Amino acid sequence: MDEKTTILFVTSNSGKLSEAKIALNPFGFNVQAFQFSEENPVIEEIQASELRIVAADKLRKAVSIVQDSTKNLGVMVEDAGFFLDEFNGFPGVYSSYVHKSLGINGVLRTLNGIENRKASFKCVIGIHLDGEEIFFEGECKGLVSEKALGTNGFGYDPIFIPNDGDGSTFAQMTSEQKQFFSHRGMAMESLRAHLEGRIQSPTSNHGSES
Ligand code: ITT
Repeated sequence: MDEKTTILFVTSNSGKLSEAKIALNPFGFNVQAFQFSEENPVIEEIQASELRIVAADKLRKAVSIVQDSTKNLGVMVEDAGFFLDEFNGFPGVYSSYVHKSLGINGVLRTLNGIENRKASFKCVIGIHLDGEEIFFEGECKGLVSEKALGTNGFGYDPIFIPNDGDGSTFAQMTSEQKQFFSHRGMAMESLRAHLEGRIQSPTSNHGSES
């Protein structure tokens, strides 16, 4: 690699940022936080039926704010959601609103007496690099715990038990353990493979991954 590829992560969520750093920085990439300012305080999310549509819109807005996506500087966004099987995926794209309004204990209450506790996290990463937009998806299936457990992570982590783990919630795991199972870990892994492929064959055509 000539120069380290810097990835400017445009997110208001410090948990996402630290997970992205854990996923990419050890492999020679340099994930940095985009500094929001008075001029650019937040990126307003559109309400849409799919994470991918929300991520694509966020990416377009992020690129217009950063105005500097070159060969060695990628602009990255991510949209994630928590999907409850019993409610046909709800809250899904409304996860942020539900988390702010009901909180995780409110979500637990909605499942009181309901047998089906299946849930999943999904995320879509969008990156704009060297004039190209590419998207990567990740999904992690699991169950909603009976009560909130653990203090690590963020958002819905205390109430989500991934199927492939040892029965711990994401919030009972270290960030590295969470990444091993998580939607974000999966999407970051695809992004990392893509970036490494680009470095090895810089002139080949890299199309959308998802
Ligand atoms: P952005 O600025 O990147 O949009 P955000 O926190 O608004 O940050 P999302 O809209 O993608 O991010 O997230 C929707 C909700 O899902 C929000 O309440 C998050 O806290 C939660 N969430 C996302 N990823 C999560 C994860 O890995 N573990 C637990 N909760 C998560």
